[in-house]
Amino acid sequence: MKIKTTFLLFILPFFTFAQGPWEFNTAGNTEGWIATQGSAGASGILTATGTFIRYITITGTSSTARNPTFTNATANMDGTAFNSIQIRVKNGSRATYLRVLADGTSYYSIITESDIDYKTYTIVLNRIGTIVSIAFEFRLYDGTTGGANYVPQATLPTSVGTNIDIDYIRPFNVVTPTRNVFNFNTASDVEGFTTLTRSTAIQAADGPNGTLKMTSTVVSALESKVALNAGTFTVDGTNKYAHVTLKNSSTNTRFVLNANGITYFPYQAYTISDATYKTYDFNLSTWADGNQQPEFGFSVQNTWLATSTYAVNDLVVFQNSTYRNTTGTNTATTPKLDPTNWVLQGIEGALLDITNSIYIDNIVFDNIAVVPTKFGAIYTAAKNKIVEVMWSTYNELNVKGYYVQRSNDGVRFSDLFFVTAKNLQESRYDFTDRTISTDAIVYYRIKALDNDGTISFSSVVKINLQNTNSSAISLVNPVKSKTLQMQLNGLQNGNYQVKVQSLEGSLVLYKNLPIQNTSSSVSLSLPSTISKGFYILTVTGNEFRYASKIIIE
Ligand SMILES: [Ca+2]
Ligand SMILES: [Ca+2]
Repeated sequence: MKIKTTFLLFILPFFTFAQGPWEFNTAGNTEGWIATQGSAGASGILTATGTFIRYITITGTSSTARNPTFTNATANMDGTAFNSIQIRVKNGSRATYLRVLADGTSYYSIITESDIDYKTYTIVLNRIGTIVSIAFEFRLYDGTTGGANYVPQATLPTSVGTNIDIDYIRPFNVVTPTRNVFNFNTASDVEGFTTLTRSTAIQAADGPNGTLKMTSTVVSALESKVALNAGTFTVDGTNKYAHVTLKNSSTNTRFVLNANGITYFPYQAYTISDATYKTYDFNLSTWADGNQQPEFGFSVQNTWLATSTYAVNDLVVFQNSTYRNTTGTNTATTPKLDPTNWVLQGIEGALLDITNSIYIDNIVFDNIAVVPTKFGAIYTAAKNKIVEVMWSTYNELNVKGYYVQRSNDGVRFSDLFFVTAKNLQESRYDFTDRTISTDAIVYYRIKALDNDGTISFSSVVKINLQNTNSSAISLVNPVKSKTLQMQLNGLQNGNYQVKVQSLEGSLVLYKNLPIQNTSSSVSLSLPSTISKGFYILTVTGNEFRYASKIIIE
């Protein structure tokens, strides 16, 4: 009996030392972890707040104080039961690469620098037996496997005195096979989409579709996010794509996919207040192979442009907020950081829709490039009952051609003209309609016909020929010296909006134009960086609409 008691006391320390997860939820207890910075072991101060541990970077030198490192020399993690280690960290430092040393063997993950949110990184170790010592070393990603030394410097951009906060470190088991398809069809199953920022995501039914119902919850200058738990998704190979089918019933106008510090935009224009579902395709071919941590971000698209000129009282959208210009000046800093010229209207972030939801029906990661022809912008310009219809397309593949269609009611369209497709990556077309006899409201759209008979349509544009007084606006065209000069005659007093867009639809100039005189000369500076070529100018307001193709020389 006495011998057995001695034996139990002897083996007890082994169980005590088999550790993890490390949650850091006790103030003053770093749970065996220490922080150092540098190959010379410059000691750092590690604080346990009661929910996380914090290290504040110190000034480095290339030979000694570099690479902030968190070490647990007696981690004793069970590498057989857990094939991975997971760390939830808010990396406020400028380090971009995380090296994990498991008993001296290196593993890596790219991380987000200067992060304002926590992110969970899962590093697959695939070791057998006890891993005695574990260290996390913050380095720089340089395209090599090992990364480069990260040396916090006091010089700009400053990186000294930034925080690295760790919420937890957990032994983790990556479940195989990995999942690439998410349907959200089973009640209460969010299929791993549990890491959320400024939003909720619950499984919900929407009509016949099981969905991931995502709702922004906080009025904020930052986007709201849903992230897929690490380790449940992987796609390898040369071509990597994501296809997300969703219905955006909110008024949030921006939908992106973030991963590895890169922001991806869908091929398709993101629509708001949708009544039906729509599939958005992302090309993720620049991702590394292996496990990824895709994160969907929802917000309101900025309308502020650093290169645009603005007048007093012009309103812009920046970071889900409305700013008003107070001086007629626009510096290259953001409206938020430029209180001399811009003032916040209302509450910061108030434009983020926290009432209406985004319903994600399914998400598929695969190697299948979906490149149906995508319509870019479609424009019309009219003068004296002659209408010019212009459109651009992307990813033309096996397209036979396009029908220009016209309608008097916006519902029933008939074919006007057929043009053969160029089948290029990017194409532009135009057609001039000289067959209109009355000053009526007319509608146009483009019908694309594929070689296999598939038909798709562009959006519909409406033009009121009564409001296209050809003498209302005269232009200096081509535009010289990057200055747009217009003479306006006979327009009703009021506010008008001037837009210059590329043929691909990107906005290069947006300006409010208050008109108080029946005859006005307007001179607008275009961004100095604007490329030469064709653009579309539109002037709208007071039921008036004018559009013209312009050449910038
Ligand atoms: Ca914690
Ligand atoms: Ca579904």
